[in-house]
Amino acid sequence: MNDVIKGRELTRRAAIRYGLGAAAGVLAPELLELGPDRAVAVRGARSATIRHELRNPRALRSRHGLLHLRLRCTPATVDVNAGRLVRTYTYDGVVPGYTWELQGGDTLVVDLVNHLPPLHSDAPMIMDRPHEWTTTNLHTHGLHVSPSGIADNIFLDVPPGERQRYVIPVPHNHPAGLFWYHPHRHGAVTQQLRGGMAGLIIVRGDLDEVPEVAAARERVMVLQSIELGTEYELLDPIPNPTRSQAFFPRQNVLYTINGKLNPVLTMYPGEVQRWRLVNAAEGKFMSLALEHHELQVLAWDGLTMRAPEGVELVMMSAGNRVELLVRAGARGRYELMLTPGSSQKPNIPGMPPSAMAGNAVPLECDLMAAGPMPGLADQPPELAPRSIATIEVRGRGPRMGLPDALPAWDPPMLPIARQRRVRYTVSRDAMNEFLSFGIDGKAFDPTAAPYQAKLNTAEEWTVVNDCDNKLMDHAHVFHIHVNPFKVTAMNGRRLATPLWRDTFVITKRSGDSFTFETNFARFTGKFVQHCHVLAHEDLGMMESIEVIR
Ligand SMILES: [Cu+2]
Repeated sequence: MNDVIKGRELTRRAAIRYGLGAAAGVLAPELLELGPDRAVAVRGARSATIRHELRNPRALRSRHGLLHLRLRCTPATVDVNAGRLVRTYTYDGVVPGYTWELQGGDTLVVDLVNHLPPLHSDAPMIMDRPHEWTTTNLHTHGLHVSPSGIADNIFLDVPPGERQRYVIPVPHNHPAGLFWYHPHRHGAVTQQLRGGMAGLIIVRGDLDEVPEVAAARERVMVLQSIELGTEYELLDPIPNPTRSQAFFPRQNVLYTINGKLNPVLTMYPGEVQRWRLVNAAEGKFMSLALEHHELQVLAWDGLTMRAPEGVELVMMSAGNRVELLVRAGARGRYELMLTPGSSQKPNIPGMPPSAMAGNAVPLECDLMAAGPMPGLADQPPELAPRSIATIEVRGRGPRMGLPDALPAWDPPMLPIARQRRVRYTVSRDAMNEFLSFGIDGKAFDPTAAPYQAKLNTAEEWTVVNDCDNKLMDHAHVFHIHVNPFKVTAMNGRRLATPLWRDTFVITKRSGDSFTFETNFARFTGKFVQHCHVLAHEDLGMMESIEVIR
């Protein structure tokens, strides 16, 4: 870990590069989780070994300042190149959903139609358990838009059989970059995301006009973890699981890119491509590495940096986006390696270190000394490192350039009006069994009084990973709607260069923290901040915020 700490500062470059080498050369067998007898199970399905060139999802583009589309939530059978078909929940029958392309000043109009099946259950609705998981709504993750009315309002409910029109005006000076949409109905988010309901939102603008960026072939890459049962079907959640059950049961996890397993990306030596990635998994961390190519980061979470930053790997928390320019190396075949991590198994390349050195235990936590920690057990197969795409470098063409400078998104901060310490908490009973997740000890209650902030002020928050007496490792992912934030410190150490994000990891140990500043700009109204490990969110780790005049 020493290479991560430079003096007393954790630099951004070091954090991204941390752990390099752990993933390199680990070639997981393709489709390990399939088993040999599954490849021919579906008549007419493709062989699992056939690989196809990666295709961008279909894009719907605004015209004359308007993008008006219908978004249909529906069960569907999809071909993810798994050797058999997958039965899951989708947008418009495809995984991922179509890409929406906008410009600053456009209005986005979405007619959401919910064709998911009604649930036939008399079970009471428990707010901090999976519930009504076929009721939906719409969130435009990262967009700086109104959270109120029929805009990006996650308090709306769209039950099965019903519809809702959303009208979302995008500000003229909205940052150009990569955003995404997904359902945000509390109690149903995990189920719909793990089924594949997500799509990209691209806002065009200044970054697209940088000559080296404009010249690069653009690939969007929606990274998903589709969670399925033995028959490759999406299983219902279990609101009250027994000790041997999970809230969100699954036997197969498929890591797809644009809805396909193991696609091929073709480049020629010296070609520069623009790869625009979103981690749209329900809750997985994703560490991605590609050897023998130049990787330069342009932006995180749709927020452009001052200059490209060379990296050897990127670690994306669930919800993060990253934009890369990739310059191909020499002719050959290369593997894009994914090392997945989870809240309880977050030790993957690129994960920033905990404040706790070694196995030191924070004093305020009474960790159980007896027996092995559940967090130290063997990795489950769904977290095994694997190749998720093959890069084929062949052909020839002119060697392409990389930019020196970028149109940075770095607005001035308003005066800090207030500081806040906010804890991501877990409640357990006297037997140390899980009760619920929460913020400052309270599970989400949509009727509770929201945390209030004043419009046109800034606040500085320190988000703390609160004690969990049962688990040694328990990382979370902070996300807040409407306004992005500027990370200024991790675990009490000031960063040499602050990081603009809308989604950020809370590292794994009790007492770990990060500090950010945020402007509550432009929009009043009620929205939320929550853990983007979405199972934690459905189980209570969310809080309402209201910006008032
Ligand atoms: Cu969490």
